[in-house]
Order: sequence, then C-alpha cells, then structure tokens
Amino acid sequence: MKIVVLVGGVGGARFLLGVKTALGMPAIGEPESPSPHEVTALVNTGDDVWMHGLRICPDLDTCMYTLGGGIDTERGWGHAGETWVVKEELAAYGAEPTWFGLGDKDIATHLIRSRMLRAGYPLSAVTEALCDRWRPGVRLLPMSDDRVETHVVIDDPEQPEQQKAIHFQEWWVRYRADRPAHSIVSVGADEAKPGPGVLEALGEADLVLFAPSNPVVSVGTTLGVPGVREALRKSKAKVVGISPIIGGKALRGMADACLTAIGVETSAEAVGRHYGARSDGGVLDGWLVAEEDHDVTVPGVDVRAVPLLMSDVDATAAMVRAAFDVAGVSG
Ligand code: GDP
Ligand code: FO1
Ligand code: CA
Repeated sequence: MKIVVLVGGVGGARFLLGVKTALGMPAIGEPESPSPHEVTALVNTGDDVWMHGLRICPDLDTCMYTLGGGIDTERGWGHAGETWVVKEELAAYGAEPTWFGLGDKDIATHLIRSRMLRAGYPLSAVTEALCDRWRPGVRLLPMSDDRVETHVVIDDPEQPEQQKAIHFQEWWVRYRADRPAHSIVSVGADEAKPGPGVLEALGEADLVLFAPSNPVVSVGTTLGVPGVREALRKSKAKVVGISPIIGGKALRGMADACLTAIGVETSAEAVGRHYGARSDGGVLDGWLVAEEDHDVTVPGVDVRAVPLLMSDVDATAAMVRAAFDVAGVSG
C-alpha cells in the first residue's frame, strides 16, 4: 500500500512512528527486509528560516531525527544528548537572534544543508542526502523546493497603531504566540511549486492521511502550495484527517493561537469543517476525533470517535488502523 501523510514537526513525526508500526515496519529506522508498503511524508517547510547564515528546517529535521532515532524526545526537537557551546559563544558576541537555540550537533545538519543549498542543490536533494545518514524508513519530501515562509502580522511593539510582519519562528519561539496575530501569511506560496515527487505521490496514493499536525501552519501551509489541494481533490485515494484538537484544546502547543488568527474556533468540529468534505469542495473523506468529541459532525465527511492520544507508539498505531478502517483499506 502507498500512503501519503501530510505532516508538520512534533505531532507529524510522532504520527509517522504510528503509521510505520501499523504497517509492520519498525517505528525507528528502516525495515530489515523490504516492506510491501511505502510511506511518503509531505513535510511543511513554512517554518524554515535563515539564522546565523544557516538554513534551519525544523519540521523536516524533527521528522528526520525522530524516525532516525536521534531526537530529544523531551523537547521534541533537536538532538538527544545535545550540547550548546556554539550557542553560548554566539550569545557572548551578542549575535542575534539569541532567543533561538541551535545545538552543536544540530548545527552540523544545518552546515551541510546550507552548503548544499548554496552549491545549488534543491532542498529535496539536500533532504535525501541527510536522510542517507538518518534512514527514517519513510520518504521525507519537502512540500516545495521553493522558499515559502510563514510570517505573522502583529502590532508593532515599537510603533503604536502600526502592524508588522515577523517570521513565524519569532512569533512562536520568542513570543510563545502570545502576541495576537492579525493574520498569518505564507510568503512566496503564490509562486511556489510542489516539490519533486509531491504531486506524483498524491496521484499514486492508496490512502492519504493528515497527521494531527497544526491545521494552519503545518498542514494548512502544505495545502496552500499551488497544485497540492487540487491533486488531493482528484486523488483516487481516500483522505482521512486526524484531529489535533481534543475537547476544545490543542495538545502540547499553541495551535489555538493560529486557529484564532484565521477565524476558526479551536474545536475538532471547526477544524474538520475548515478542511471540509471532498464532496463539497474540501479535502477530507474521513475525520477522526477523540472520544469526548463523539458528537462532532462535518457535512459529507465520515466522522469517527476513537482514542486520539499519541501516548506511545502502539496507541498511535491504533489511531492509524482506525484511519485505515474509515478509508476501507487494510494495512
Ligand atoms: P510542530 O510543527 O512541531 O508544531 O508539530 P505539528 O504541526 O506536526 O503538530 C502539532 C500539533 O500536534 C498540535 O496542534 C497538537 O494539538 C497536536 N498533537 C500533539 N500531540 C498530540 C496527540 O497526542 N494527539 C493528537 N490528536 N494531537 C496531538
Ligand atoms: N523551539 C523552541 O521553542 N526554542 C528553540 O530555541 C528552538 C530551536 C530550534 C532549533 C532547530 C529546530 O529544528 C527547531 C527548534 N525549535 C525551537 C522548534 C521549532 O522551531 C518550533 O517548535 C517549530 O518550528 C514549530 O513547529
Ligand atoms: Ca512546524
């Protein structure tokens, strides 16, 4: 079976561990013998940013490190056993930004990526090269090789009554999303093309899943790359989403601030309706919600209530199998 999963960072990576497990693959690394199944993750790159001359791709790296067994599981991003010597040295120089932490081991990834990008390799080729080391066992495809960056419009703290756009990372990491967002903009999306293999993967998929990733700045950004939504809408595969919102709350994070910015309530029902039914101009056939959200309805979408906490890999695999059920496929 060919499965395509739209993912962001932490939520997406944890979900992919469950997808692999549900398909009988090892959660971490590659299967020892070839699997009859193929998992392709379409990864959000809207969080990507240049810092200190390095290109950082948080969602790609979170997926790569998690599936390759190198993630710091507590933080959810960066390397396990990380050290911070370079960060301290940069701070001693007063080099901005000081609010973003690049670990020493992580920096090696960014050095290789930045060097390859400057040499003219597209991000998809760079990602493939990095994955040669990490062997995530799924194909990690950047949603686009073009520069698409999420920016957030907030009140300018320095100029009363003025607004300014800041990079998503500054809003998320520096301000912890507590500055009200007037809007969230995907800069460069209009001219971006889907990355190599993205449309082909959607065209050949037997099943498409939306991880319980941020519906605005993870899945939403990928859906905003011209051509992706259309490819999903005409895919022969069923499209099943998993709600990141349980009982009106985002788990571990500030997704509610993103939903508020685009005028969508923080509820499993509102997010399901925001994605909408494929039969009605939207992108979903099925929508998994948590048991406490069992009364959710989304017109034209098969809504099922199942346990949605990714507390461990087996619980996540059970969620994935519930998605197989809704789609009428077997893993
Ligand atoms: P990020 O890029 O690191 O922010 O991660 P993602 O966009 O991939 O995922 C973030 C989303 O995952 C948040 O909106 C959370 O609500 C959701 N999430 C985290 N843990 C869980 C979980 O155990 N179950 C569900 N259903 N959603 C979760
Ligand atoms: N998140 C933080 O909260 N603080 C950081 O200093 C930070 C550094 C960082 C470095 C590399 C990387 O790949 C991710 C990093 N993250 C950090 C996580 C990340 O920026 C955000 O959580 C996501 O972009 C939202 O998905
Ligand atoms: Ca992200």
